[in-house]
Amino acid sequence: MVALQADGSAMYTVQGLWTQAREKLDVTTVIFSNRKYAILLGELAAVGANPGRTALDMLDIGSPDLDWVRMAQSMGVEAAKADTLERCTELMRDSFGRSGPFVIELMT
Ligand SMILES: Cc1ncc(C[n+]2csc(CCOP(=O)(O)OP(=O)(O)O)c2C)c(N)n1
Repeated sequence: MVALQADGSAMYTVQGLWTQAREKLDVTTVIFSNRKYAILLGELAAVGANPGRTALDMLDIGSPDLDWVRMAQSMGVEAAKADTLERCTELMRDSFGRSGPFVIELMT
């Protein structure tokens, strides 16, 4: 199974990674690590809002940066970072050939 997951909402259910490890599930999770609540920036733009610094800071989850590789590893899930789509493809292919869960942090 492949799970495509954004980073902000991944934080709401991060414990699911531990379950994947405990149950030895064959799941490849790709986390789109943009370090923002980007959809909410889009919503603000859609209503014509002109957010100030404080509002923008509340939609930024890059300070401090989350490290999804270490977060996954801390729950027993193997993981690697991908800076390019080519690397992501390679890691996905590798993960399909092994058993158990794997997390790819795709920097976007
Ligand atoms: C439990 C919960 N808390 C808050 C929200 C409100 N919410 C909807 S989308 C969103 C941000 C999503 O950000 P991310 O998952 O990083 O996706 P991106 O927009 O960056 O692709 C938030 C906070 C929600 N839907 N559910």
